[in-house]
Amino acid sequence: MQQSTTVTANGISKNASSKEAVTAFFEEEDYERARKYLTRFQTLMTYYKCAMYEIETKFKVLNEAFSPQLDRNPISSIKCRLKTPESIQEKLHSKGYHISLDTIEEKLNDIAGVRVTCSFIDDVYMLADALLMQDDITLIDRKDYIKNPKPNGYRSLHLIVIVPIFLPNEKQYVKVEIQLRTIAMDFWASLEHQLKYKKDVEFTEAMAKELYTCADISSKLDGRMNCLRKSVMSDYDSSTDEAQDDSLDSEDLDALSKTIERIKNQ
Ligand code: 0O2
Repeated sequence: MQQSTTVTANGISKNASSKEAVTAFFEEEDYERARKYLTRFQTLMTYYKCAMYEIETKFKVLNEAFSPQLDRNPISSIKCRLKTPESIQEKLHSKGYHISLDTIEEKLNDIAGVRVTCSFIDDVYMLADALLMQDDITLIDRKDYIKNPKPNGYRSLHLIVIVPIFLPNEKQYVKVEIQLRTIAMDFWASLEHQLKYKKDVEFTEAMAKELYTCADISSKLDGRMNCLRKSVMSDYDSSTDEAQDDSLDSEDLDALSKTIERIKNQ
């Protein structure tokens, strides 16, 4: 058991156990209840962590499995994150729910998050389809912000899935949020996130417009790279209109490089 430090004013010696230290201020019963609650919270977080690992492994396997056929790896990076207790509390508050283990499980879909970044848009859909075909995966929600970007320009494919995890004596079904996006989408979202959370600077309408323009440019860039990939793979006629529609002119490229410079300097 952990040793507590100094609570000598209440007659507890420097070497008192943490339990003794806490029960000097709280009833034994409250201490026991808090301890049990904490253990259940930690157990729940362990389930989410395991589910996150399951999904991560599934994508790693798909990345390898597609590699010989495509002659490249479709995944550029995979990032996993577990929501912090502070962030869980904030989200439940913002949605108007009280904090309990039940509301965490029922009302939040993104305690476990896996972000998969791909080189090309086609890879995003190919990987999503391949994952959803697996018979232990249940899709509970899908938001396609690539086909329907958010008003600020945010693009990504979001899936909420349930995956089983196998523990020593039990099987649990756990929700995981998956975000699939291209490198360009990830680049934009990371910078937008940084800028939005710069608390000392007012986020003006002009800045929002500029970000939207960047999102538009990055979307065109994705379109062109996808076309280029298809023509390299010789399954696409580069004279078709897709390349024309998504073309970046010199003005776009100029605006993109200026914006990147400006963001870097902020
Ligand atoms: P964090 O720390 O990234 O996890 P819901 O989660 O379903 O209750 P919502 O808003 O309907 O709430 O979910 P949605 O739209 O699927 O978005 C959830 C996550 O997508 C966010 O998580 C972000 O990670 C990402 N996201 C959504 N919109 C934007 C955006 O405009 N810019 C950026 N950079 N990321 C976005 P959290 O909980 O906000 O935070």
